[in-house]
Amino acid sequence: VKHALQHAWTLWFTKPPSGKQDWNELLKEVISFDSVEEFWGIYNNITPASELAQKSDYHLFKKGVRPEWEDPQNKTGGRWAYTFKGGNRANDDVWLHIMLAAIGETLEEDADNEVMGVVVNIRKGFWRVGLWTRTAGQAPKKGAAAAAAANAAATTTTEGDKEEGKKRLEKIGRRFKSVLQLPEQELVEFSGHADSAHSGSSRAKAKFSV
Ligand code: M7G
Repeated sequence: VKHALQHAWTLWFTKPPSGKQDWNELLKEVISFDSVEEFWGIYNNITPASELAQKSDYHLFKKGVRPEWEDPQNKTGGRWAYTFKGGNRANDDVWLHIMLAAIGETLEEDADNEVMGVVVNIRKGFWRVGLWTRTAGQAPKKGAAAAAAANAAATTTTEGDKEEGKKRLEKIGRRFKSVLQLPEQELVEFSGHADSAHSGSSRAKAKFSV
C-alpha cells in the first residue's frame, strides 16, 4: 500500500565545486517521488546531510520547480532562513523534520499556496536551512484592468495587499521556526530572491524576521 502525498516532490543536490564551475554545472536532479513510502526509501539510502562535504546542498522542491532564483515560479519569491552554528548529527533530525513538514503540507494552509521547497546548505562551520516561498511580501500582480482600477482607488489598497502578503509569510515563518524547535528569542529571517540574486544570497539583507 502506498500513501499518496498531496504533491509530487523532487530531490536535488548541489555538489561542491572542484575548481571553477558555475552553479548550473553543480546542481543535479536526483529523484522524484509522490508517496510516503518512496520518501523513506530514498531517505534511508542517501548520504545524511551531516556526512556531506562542505559547499553541498540538498534541495527538496515541488516537482516542476527548479531550486533556483531564476525559475519563473521563484522569481518574485523569497526565503525564510536560519543558520545553525557548527554541525552535528542532531542537525540531521532537524533537516528530516523540515522535509516531513514540507511533504506533509504542515507549513501552510492549502489556500496559502506559498511553499516551493526546502533547502539545507552545508558550509564551513555552519548549516543553513531555508524555506522558499512563491511570494516575497510584495503586492500581488494585477491584470492591466485591475491595476488601472487600483490606481484610481486609494494607494492604501496596495499597501493593504502588501500587509496581507507579509502576514501570510510571517505565519509560515513561525511554523518553520517551530519545526526547527528554536527558542523564541532566536530569529528566522526572510529575504527576497531578487535581492539575493542581486547581492549574492548570504549577504542579502533580511526584509523581516519572526
Ligand atoms: P548560497 O549557497 O545561497 O549561499 O549561494 P553561501 O554564500 O552561503 O554559499 C552561494 C552562491 O551560489 C551564490 O552567490 C550564487 O553564485 C550561487 N547560487 C545560489 N543559488 C541559490 C543560486 C540560484 O538560485 N541561482 C544562481 N544562478 N546561482 C545561485
